[in-house]
Amino acid sequence: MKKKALIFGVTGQDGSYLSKLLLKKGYEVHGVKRRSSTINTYRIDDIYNDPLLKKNKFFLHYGDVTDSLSVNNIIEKIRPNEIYNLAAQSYVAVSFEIPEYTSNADALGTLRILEAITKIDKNIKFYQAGSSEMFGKVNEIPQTEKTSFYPRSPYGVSKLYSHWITINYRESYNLFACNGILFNHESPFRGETFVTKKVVKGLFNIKQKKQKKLFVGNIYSKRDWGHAKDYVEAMWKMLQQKKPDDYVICTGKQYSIKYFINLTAKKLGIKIKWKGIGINEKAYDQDNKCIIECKKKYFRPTEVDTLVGSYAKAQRILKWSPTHDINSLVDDMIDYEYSNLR
Ligand code: NDP
Ligand code: GDR
Repeated sequence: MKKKALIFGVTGQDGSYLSKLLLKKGYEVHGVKRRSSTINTYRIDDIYNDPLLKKNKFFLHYGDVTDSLSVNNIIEKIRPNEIYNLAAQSYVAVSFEIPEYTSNADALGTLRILEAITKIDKNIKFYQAGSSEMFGKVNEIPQTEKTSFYPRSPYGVSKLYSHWITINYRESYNLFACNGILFNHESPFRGETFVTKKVVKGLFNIKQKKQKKLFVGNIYSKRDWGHAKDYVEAMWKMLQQKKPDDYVICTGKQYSIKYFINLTAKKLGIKIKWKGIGINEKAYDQDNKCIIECKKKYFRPTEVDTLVGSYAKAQRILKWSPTHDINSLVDDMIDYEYSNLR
């Protein structure tokens, strides 16, 4: 019989890639989307427009992980084999502005789904979208499944609650529940406020003379960036194992934001030169025009300075390893901007 998957957070970057992956694997896919006054399905519109992908296999339901009734009703109605909890207020900087809502969605949202599973059907497998932000002020380099946590934002703290409540329900009720501890992963469909998309789109627009300047924050933090396409494959693999477990998913390589900016500029054929220090550091183009500035408002009250993981366990058990590096990631993101232009 066809397997059924239920994805909370289907309209997000990962939700869209995961939907396509599962549809290609023959699943019936159900997604939960929030009611919104504007259309928020642009990332999954191509599923609707592709009759082969959509045909009787892709369904959307209104719901919200802050609303127990909708969580329970949808799970009861669909009775999926697998649930992927990707729903979150996922922007770290915003979690400092709306910490209570962030905790409600990112921490208690997970509890609501787990509780529904225990009441409705304990055989439903569960994937929780954990984050390298839980490592925060890192205690070890590289970070592994055994590294202790030190979150640095309401977002990181909420994800840590979700991590432990998932383990607790696994141990208490014998659920097949897995935590992915995913490092930053990007794609052409990354939200526009995250630094990679902001840089690629911003520099692309500057090149097209549609934008004069790009404003960023701390360009010296370092991230381990992968491609979302690779990472959703790892989520699925976790739920196909004999035993539930937790896995770090990353590339094992880290780069600074400044490196990412320089690489993107080079690929776009923009020559840049940095001048000044600290908040006054600015980038100038070949005509000595300032095109990038740092702005205080993009700095966070507490920063995660450096993240780099080891995917040795995922490679050993899931037979997973990344197929993209930073070069192919940036190429993919730039190609998308060109295709939009066309
Ligand atoms: P996005 O921000 O692109 O997507 C988040 C999704 O969650 C959207 O569909 C959003 O809906 C939905 N959502 C937000 N709040 C609620 C709510 N209260 N109820 C139901 N749905 C809600 O994130 P990504 O796709 O990048 O990430 C997916 C998950 O993985 C998130 O949980 C994120 O925290 C986590 N993660 C992401 C990493 C990354 O680098 N991308 C790394 C590690 C973890 P809407 O479209 O309406 O806003
Ligand atoms: P992050 O991603 O916080 O790691 O969380 P983001 O792209 O927002 O920031 C990465 C680093 O870049 C620095 N930075 C800027 N960030 C943004 N957004 N905008 C800027 O202008 C800017 N300038 C510099 C940040 O300070 C930070 O150090 C992402 C999210 O997807 C989380 O949901 C996920 O859990 C983690 O990745 C792993």
